[in-house]
Amino acid sequence: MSDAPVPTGPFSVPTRLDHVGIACHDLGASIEFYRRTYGFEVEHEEVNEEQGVREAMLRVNGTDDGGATYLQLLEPTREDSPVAKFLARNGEGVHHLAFGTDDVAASAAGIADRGVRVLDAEPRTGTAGSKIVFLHPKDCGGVLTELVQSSH
Ligand code: CMX
Ligand code: CO
Repeated sequence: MSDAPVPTGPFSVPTRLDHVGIACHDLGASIEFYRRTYGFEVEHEEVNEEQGVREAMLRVNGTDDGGATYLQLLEPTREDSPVAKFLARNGEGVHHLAFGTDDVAASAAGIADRGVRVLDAEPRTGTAGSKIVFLHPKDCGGVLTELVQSSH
């Protein structure tokens, strides 16, 4: 974080918790754990080659602004991916938080103005055609943080 004063201009603030990302070795086994333990069901499954993950979104609840909150279960598809590196260092567990916003580029620009490194110069494609950027965990109190703009 920089010591510069916090900018006071208009800022597209995130409005909700979209998901908690959880790194796992075996997506099927992880899905089964959440189904058996809590009754959560998979709403969406896909492979995102750019991010190096096979993933499942499990809906936990809806939100007042029409969004929803999910668990995102993440299994790596390649050894050099962020999730594979995380698993090698830490084992399975919470990998990141994602906040929902109506305008991911505007939110990222406002957050960058506040001294936090945005890891993606342009938004990338996330789950189900969403637009995503990541913020550096070292600028966020050790929490890898994602901003996500839903495709609908
Ligand atoms: N949470 C908190 N800290 C993390 C972290 C995480 N998930 N991943 C890495 N770090 C920390 C490490 O502990 C390490 O800290 P120290 O220097 O104190 O040891 C530091 O960051 C560097 O770790 P690294 O293993 O060398 O990792 P890299 O620097 O190569 O990459 C990061 C770290 C965050 C830049 C990279 O993981 C990244 O770009 N992530 C964003 C993309 C991503 O995670 N995609 C998967 C999810 C996709 C989705 O949600 O759709
Ligand atoms: Co995510």
